[in-house]
Amino acid sequence: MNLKNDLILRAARQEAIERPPVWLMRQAGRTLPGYREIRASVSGFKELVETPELAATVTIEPVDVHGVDAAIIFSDILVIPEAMGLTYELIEKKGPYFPKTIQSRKDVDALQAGEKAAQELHYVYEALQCTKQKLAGRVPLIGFAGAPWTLFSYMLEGQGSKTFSKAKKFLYQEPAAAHALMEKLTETIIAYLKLKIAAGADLVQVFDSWAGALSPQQYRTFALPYLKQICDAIQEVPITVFAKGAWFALSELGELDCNTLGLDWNTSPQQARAWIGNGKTLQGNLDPCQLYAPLENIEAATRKMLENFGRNHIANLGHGVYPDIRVEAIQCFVKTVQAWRYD
Ligand code: 1CP
Repeated sequence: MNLKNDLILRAARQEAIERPPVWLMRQAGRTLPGYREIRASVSGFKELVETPELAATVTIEPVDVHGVDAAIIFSDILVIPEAMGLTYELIEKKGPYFPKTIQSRKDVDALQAGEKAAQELHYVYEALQCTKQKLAGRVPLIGFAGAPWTLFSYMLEGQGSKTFSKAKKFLYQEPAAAHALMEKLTETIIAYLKLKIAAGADLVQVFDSWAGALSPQQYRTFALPYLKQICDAIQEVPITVFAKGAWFALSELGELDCNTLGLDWNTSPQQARAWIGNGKTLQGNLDPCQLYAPLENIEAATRKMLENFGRNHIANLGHGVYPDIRVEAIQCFVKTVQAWRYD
């Protein structure tokens, strides 16, 4: 089906466009009244993720309410560890929790991986197909996966962490087992992204949300080679890598075969350009907390951000939108980007 708005795809391919496209990480979620209503009507987060019709409805809500230039499929990065053999729970007000975690090489060897694991996530592919149908070409649909290191950290920690000390301990004490797990994750992520693309994803993003927990040396050893394998394998659609906190690895990230690099708010676009050159599109990077400010300040900060990025930019926040951000603040951000014109 032809897309009516393909701005984000053209931006990712560095084509000349009249203004940057805009979407927000975590745009489908608690900031929206429709999401809260549907969420309250189901048994829990997982039911929402695993019911294609409902997942499609919440995926499309930000396109209707905010008029963003892309939809991102409603799901979670934690479906991959689950397909590999570690089920997760989502504990209200606390976040994800894995009752069973990886403790040893034996646990790594017991995991399912690759095509076989990815095939289990049929509800995700059905949600993509259903969303594509309902979107009827209004905007492109983004598919996503967690990066190997970020998924590894949940599989070792069992939950979010401030220090990631259990996951990092495994890297230092059991490097061979750690590489074996990264390899299994990488194979599964590649198979999963390919199935998402076959089901209709127009662009894919890899979230390395906890990249900033690693030293440059560890990132080089345990994260970058696997990101490279993923980028090399995905050639069908544009791919974005968002490595939060990985400013120290930007020049190496710039060598990946990806179209777009996501920036968090700690890195200035000028600094990123100095490190990676002009060969890639950049995505980001307004501080999510900026959206707590009065509307006129949000507008001014957004315009400043657009000016700093210049061309080859996909406007977004520097990380996910917080659940208590007002709808009007998000709309102010979106409308300011959409009113912008390149010289
Ligand atoms: O309804 C609820 O209370 C659940 C909250 C929630 C939501 C709305 C979770 C649990 N996941 C999601 C959806 C989600 N997760 C999306 C939807 C699409 C969209 O962006 O609109 C996406 C892309 C994700 C990806 C995700 N999950 C990431 C990577 C992005 C990021 O924010 O860095 C991570 C780290 C997760 C883990 C996770 N799942 C849920 C929570 C609260 C978390 C973070 C927990 C932590 O801090 O460790």
